[in-house]
Amino acid sequence: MQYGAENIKILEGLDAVRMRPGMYIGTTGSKGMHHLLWEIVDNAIDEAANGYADHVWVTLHTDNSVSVEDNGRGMPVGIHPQKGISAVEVIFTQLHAGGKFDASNYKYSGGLHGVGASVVNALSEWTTVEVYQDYKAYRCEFESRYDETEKKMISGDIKSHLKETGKTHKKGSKVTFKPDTKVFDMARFSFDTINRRLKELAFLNGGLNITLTDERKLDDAGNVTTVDYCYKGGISDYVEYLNSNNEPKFAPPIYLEGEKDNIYCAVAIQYTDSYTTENIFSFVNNIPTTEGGTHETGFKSALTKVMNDYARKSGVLKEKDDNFQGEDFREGITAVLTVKMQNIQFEGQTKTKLGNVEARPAVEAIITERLTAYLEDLKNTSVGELMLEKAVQAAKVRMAAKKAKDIARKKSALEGAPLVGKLSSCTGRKPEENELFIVEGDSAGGTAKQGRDRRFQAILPLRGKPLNVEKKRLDQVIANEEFRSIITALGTSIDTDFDITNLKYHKVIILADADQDGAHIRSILLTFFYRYMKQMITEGHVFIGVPPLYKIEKSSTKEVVYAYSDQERTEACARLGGRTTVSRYKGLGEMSSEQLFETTMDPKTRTLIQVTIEDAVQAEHLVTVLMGDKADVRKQYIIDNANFNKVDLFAKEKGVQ
Ligand code: 0R9
Repeated sequence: MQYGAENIKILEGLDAVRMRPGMYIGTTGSKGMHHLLWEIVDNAIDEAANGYADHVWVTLHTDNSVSVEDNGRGMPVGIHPQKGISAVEVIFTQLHAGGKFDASNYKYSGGLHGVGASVVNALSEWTTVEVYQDYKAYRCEFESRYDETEKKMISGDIKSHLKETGKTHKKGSKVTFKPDTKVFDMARFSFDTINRRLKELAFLNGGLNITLTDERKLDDAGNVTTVDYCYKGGISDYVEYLNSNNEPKFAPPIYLEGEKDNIYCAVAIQYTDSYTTENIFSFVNNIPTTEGGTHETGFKSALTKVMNDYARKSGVLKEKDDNFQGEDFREGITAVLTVKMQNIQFEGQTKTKLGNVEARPAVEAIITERLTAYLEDLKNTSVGELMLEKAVQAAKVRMAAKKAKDIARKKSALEGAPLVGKLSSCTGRKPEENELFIVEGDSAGGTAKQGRDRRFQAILPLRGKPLNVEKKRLDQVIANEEFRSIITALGTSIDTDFDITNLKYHKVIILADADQDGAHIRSILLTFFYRYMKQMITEGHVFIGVPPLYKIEKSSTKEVVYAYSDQERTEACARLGGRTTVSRYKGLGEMSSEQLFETTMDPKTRTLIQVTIEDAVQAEHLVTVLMGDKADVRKQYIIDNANFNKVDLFAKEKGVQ
């Protein structure tokens, strides 16, 4: 379809956006600022998804402005019939202008809010738009400024109308904008966040080239940092990347796609020897659906149904046998599911769950048809057999685990009170207010027990290291005493039996030493929550406690300050002045109960880091790197990422060993 300037709907001005930025971009923090970038990137990706562009460039400049360029058709430069200005100007100055709200436009992406380029302009200090079309280059400029006569901000006003600026062989569009520091104070574009998302987008849009350049980051030779992504295999490449630290059972991944009732769906599937239930990463219109939703449900039921049919046909299930359960076909699975559809609706705690009811039957029908055809193809017989073997094993484990759970349940029923061993519970009976500290070691556990506010703080000391969950099967995890006491203390059960409504502590705080062992225990516990109680993380119940690294005492006045980093230590010494004594805490156990409470446990003074699954993909990757099959990869990761030298540096400065 030819998109003419007349298609553009004009609704309202940009000042409203500045008055209430949160309504349009969620927050005015770093996340909201990145949202502006995603809005423009989405427009470039749309052009690529429609088949007109194959390269998108993102460049971070030193003044915190950013450029996005594509090599598509170029935004329309024609004059808008009612407004008498160029279509580009309309897109950037009129709220809701553009095709996104028009169902006749076959557009899928459009970000979480789909607010459009005008919102980006409204919240930027300045914006420039360049268009390269028919061998001509065009440019127009916008700015936001304070108007002295009207005594108010004028947002995204035209500064220089669209005009031809020269000849070019380039094709496409380029948008550069600088988020206004009056809206987003202090926020800076994060290379890591942008890099991660662009890589994800490159996987989700197979064949698309994405180049990220950071002009703020120079290498040793003084060159700017540039990364390029292009995955010809799309989501199949994504699955292989996710499994790169585990041995896949077959390659390449199974790839299925189709379209039904205006819903497009594609999935790539591969299995590894891991015992974990499932790693299904789903997306709708390129947006991650961390909490799953109707598309995932459709996929899972198709997988279960087709595989059970296949098991009967091939004689693995006999007439008298019960069907396999869905989870049996998902043990060790890594899958990426992407769906494209219109009018998406999100639900769930973090609004990352697809709610559209029509997605389920469409996805189920597509996957049922395509997976059946895949398995009927004789060259895929060995893959089908591997999947069945895996399910047979998983079903055995499931039945063994059920037995173990039944025994545990009977045991606790017999003993009346649940088996919580070393737990020192709190007196308060309101789960919303209660906190459970999981503390490394009996001695620190004892200190925490003495220091706590027993009205709402419970302490569960962990003896030594709990076992490494990644390597263990569910029945072994349940059999482990350390995990059992956590599960019993929380009251939620785990895995498919997990029920968050029974949660007895709404804050679970992991308290471990700031050393290598502590880091290991933290990652084991996080892996445990991630694997078997994922909702605890997605709903924000899991925290890391941050104990101080140093105590600084001013010799003359005995004033005491705690420092949580080397920088804070230096600052504190400077602030106190005079002679100071700095002592380093090697572990939680070295603190008195009062000190531990004041620095680490008291809600008024402590620092907690909330554990989120901002990016489940990244978490999963970390978990497999740290806990997976390949010891050499794990070792390299620890060498690359850990900074255990800090403590030694301190020792060196002080001349001690
Ligand atoms: C720099 C990031 N890229 C963009 O923002 C971008 C928007 C855009 C575009 C068209 C082509 N390239 C683009 N890049 C376009 C779309 C259509 C017709 N001609 C050109 C169409 O959708 O039919 N546009 C996105 C919206 C619009 N153009 C407009 F038509 F609403 F103006």
